[in-house]
Amino acid sequence: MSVFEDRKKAVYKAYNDLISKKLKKVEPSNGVYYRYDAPILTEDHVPVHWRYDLNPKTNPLFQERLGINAAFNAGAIKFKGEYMMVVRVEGDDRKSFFATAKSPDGINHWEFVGEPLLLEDVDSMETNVYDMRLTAHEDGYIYGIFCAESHDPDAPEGDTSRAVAAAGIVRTKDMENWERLPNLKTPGPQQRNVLLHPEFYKGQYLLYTRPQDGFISTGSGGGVCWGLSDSMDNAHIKEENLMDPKVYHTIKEVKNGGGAVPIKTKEGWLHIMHGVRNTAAGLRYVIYAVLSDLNEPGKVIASPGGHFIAPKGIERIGDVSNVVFCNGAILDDDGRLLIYYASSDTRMHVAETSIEQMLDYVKNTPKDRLRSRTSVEDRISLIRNNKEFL
Ligand code: BGC
Ligand code: BMA
Repeated sequence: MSVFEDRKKAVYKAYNDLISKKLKKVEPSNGVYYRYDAPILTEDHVPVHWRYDLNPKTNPLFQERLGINAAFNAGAIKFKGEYMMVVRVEGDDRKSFFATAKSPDGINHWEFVGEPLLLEDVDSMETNVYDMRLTAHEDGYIYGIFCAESHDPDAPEGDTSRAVAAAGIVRTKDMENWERLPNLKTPGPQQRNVLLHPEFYKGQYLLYTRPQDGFISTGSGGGVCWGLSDSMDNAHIKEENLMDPKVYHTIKEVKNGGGAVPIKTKEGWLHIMHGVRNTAAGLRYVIYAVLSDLNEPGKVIASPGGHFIAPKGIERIGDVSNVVFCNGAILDDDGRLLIYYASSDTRMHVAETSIEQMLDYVKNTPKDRLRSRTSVEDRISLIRNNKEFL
């Protein structure tokens, strides 16, 4: 056999072995959610024909022509009974794009389908797109809101890094054909981590925003906000209201942002967000949860202290280490909740839980009372109350 045939066979075998692998739940967990023993999606899940030229004449050595660096930060949705993610795929050239993947059960056998999304070119300066949140809105469309990034036109000459971030919007009815709408306008000069609430609020579209002064710094932005827009065809938020502030010496000291689209429960809207703090080793991203009022989704009613998911083991290591990031979750009819999260800007994982477990968690985990001393008081009261059960 030729080099081409040998390599092609080996590459396809590795791919097929990977996507047919069944993952195992890691027991006993903390009772709040279960991890699985391996990532659900990686750069190696990207189909061979998206990376290799399969023509023996033009690729006799069967080399990868367009490599993939990572597959992470996916939006998620259950559509017509199918589990789907719109994944942030990043080529070796550092450009991110979106591609749809499906799984029969939400955990195993994730496979990319169709072709990567070719978004309508609304702005020739737009350089990178990433982190799509998918909302099945009660208006009948599925919206995808993502970050659209460009080199800052006002950057001083020679500054090849300064960037500006805006919220791009697409919508679809079939998860195949996407229509691009104008970017969101907000009072905050830059936006990342914008997502659309699934229901109308006072007859308007409700969006969660995260105003920021600069590309990285949120500065006076304050934290996660919400605002209203009359339409999505020309989405324009005139006022951003602070919903969940960043706070000194917490898991969201430097910044925070929305994550998965809020999930409706009997007791309120469940929000899975991310919090960021700075360290000598760079930013550390963790995932946290809050519950907001059923009738006033912008009003937080339960706020468990600390992180909900933090990077663990191999999750700590990747292109941007010490990061877990969630921008998608799927709720099944039976209350099973799948929280999709990426680790270290490299690969996708799933945390499996349920609405029952999450409500217990958000309501019964003590709040962060912001001082070591108050944390010790909470722990001592747990220990002392436990004495009679030891
Ligand atoms: C990266 C994002 C990151 C952002 C802020 C962008 O260029 O693509 O992953 O969140 O910078 O660091
Ligand atoms: C950003 C996010 C993510 C990323 C994270 C860590 O601010 O929007 O794209 O996972 O930083 O690099």
